[in-house]
Amino acid sequence: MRKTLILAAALSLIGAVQADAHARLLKSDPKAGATVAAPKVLRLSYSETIVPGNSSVSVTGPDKAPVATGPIALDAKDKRTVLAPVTGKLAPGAYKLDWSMTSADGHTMTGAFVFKVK
Ligand SMILES: [Cu+2]
Repeated sequence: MRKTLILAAALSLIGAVQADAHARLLKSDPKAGATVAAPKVLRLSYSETIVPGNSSVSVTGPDKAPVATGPIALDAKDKRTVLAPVTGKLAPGAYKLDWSMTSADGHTMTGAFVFKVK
């Protein structure tokens, strides 16, 4: 119990210091620059809790045509991880993934990376 309280206090201190932190993309699947088999779900992990209703992921294909994606959702076990199902077809080629994420502090950050489908 005491350890839990100390941890909670430490976390709240960190929270106070980083109150202005925004959502940074920490890792993704597919990884930026990776060549992969056509993914069924795009997985993006951020440094902050994401508010899915205000956030979006879009994928653009080799011919600059948009690839259909389903509604984004948070990972049930990690509210900093966003899952975006790919409902369109991913033929071999390079794809650009653009993301716009609003974190729990209300700030919106954007970014993009490219992955390749083999
Ligand atoms: Cu912020």
